[in-house]
Amino acid sequence: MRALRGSVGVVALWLLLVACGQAESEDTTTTMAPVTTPAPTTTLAATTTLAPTTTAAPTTTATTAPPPPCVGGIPPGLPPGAVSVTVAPGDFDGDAAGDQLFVYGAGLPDPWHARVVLSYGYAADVVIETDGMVARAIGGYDLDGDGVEEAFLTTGSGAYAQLIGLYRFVGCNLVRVTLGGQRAVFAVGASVGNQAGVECLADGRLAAITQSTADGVTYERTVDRYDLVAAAFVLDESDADVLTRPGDDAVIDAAARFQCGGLTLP
Ligand SMILES: [Ca+2]
Ligand SMILES: [Ca+2]
Repeated sequence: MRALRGSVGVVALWLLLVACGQAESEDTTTTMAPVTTPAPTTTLAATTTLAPTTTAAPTTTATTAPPPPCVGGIPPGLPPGAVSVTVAPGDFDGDAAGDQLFVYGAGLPDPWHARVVLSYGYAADVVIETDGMVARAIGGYDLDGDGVEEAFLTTGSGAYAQLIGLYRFVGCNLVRVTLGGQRAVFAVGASVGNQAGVECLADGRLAAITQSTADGVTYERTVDRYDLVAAAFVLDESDADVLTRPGDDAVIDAAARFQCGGLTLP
C-alpha cells in the first residue's frame, strides 16, 4: 500500500510536472506568435526607389549627339539635264531634320547619280554603279539603329527582280555599302522558280532571302543575315532549310518581299 501510495505520489508528481510542462510549453508556444510578425518585410517597397538608376538615360543621349554641320558641298539644285528623277525622304545625317535623297539620270559618261540634300541645303552627289537599266530612290531607314538612316535605292533590275543598294552618309559624303569588297546588291522579286527578298531585322541585321523550287511544292531556302559594320555588310549567319506546300505556304509566299520599316519599292 505504501508502495502504491508512493507510486501514486510519483504519478501525481509526474502529472504535476507534465501539467507545468504543458503550461510552460503552451505559454512559450503562445509567445511564439509575435515572431510571426515579419510583416515589416513589406517595407521592401522602399527598394522600388532603385528607379533612379534608370536616370542613366542621359548618357545614351550624349552618344547620339547631332553631327557637326557639313559645309561646302555643291549647289543643291539638280543639273539642268537631269532626267528620270526620283526623290525620297530620310534623315541621312541623323540630326532629326528631314533630308532628301535624289536619284537621277545625267546621260553619258556617268548615267546615274545619287544625291543627298540635307535639311539646311548641304548637298553631296555620287555616281551610282548600276546593275541594270534604271536606278530609283527608295528612301531612308535606320537599319542598325544608330540614329542615322541609311539611304536605300534600286540600282537596276534583273529578269524578275529589282536590285537594292545602300549608301551611308559618312564624313559629309555618300559612301556605297559593300559586301566582300564589292558593292552590296540584294535582289527582291519572284519568278516561278526563284524568289528573293530583303528584310531589315529588329536586331539591326539585314536578312537576304533566296528561295528556289523545281516543282512548286518543295522549296529550298537560304537566309543570310548580315551585320552592318561601318560601310560594309559582314555575314553573321546563314541558314538553309527545305519548305513544303501547303504547310509552309506563309513562309514561302513571304520570301520575295522587301521589308524595311515603311519603305516601299518604287
Ligand atoms: Ca537630317
Ligand atoms: Ca543607321
